[in-house]
Amino acid sequence: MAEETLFSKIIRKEIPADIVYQDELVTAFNDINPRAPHHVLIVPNMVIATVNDVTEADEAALGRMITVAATLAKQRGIDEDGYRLIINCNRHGGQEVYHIHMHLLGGKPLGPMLS
Ligand code: D5M
Repeated sequence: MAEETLFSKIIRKEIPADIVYQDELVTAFNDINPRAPHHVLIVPNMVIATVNDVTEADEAALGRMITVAATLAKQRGIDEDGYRLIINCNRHGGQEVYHIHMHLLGGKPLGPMLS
């Protein structure tokens, strides 16, 4: 069983966060340190530490993360101009919180991915 992070407490609403969507598989909340006008984190409700730990059993939640990202982008009117989805993995990927999460970034031109 992977260790819990503060994201589990956010999912259970034990600590405050700006939750914008929640269902039985995933939770989405605004990033505390936004890097774009829209910066949402979409996380599975169950702890998966990193992309390295993903198994077939997680596919429903991982697929839902993308569906929710697309729905949020459409609701916010950033779908046509576009946006970026990022999942960081481990140290070289820049992962800080070891509960897998997808960043949804948009609302301005984000520039080349590897700048
Ligand atoms: O991204 C981890 C992200 O998690 C980073 O963009 C800040 C965000 N963060 C950290 N604590 C909180 C709380 N409490 N609420 C909302 N967002 C938070 P990584 O991909 O691991 O570098």
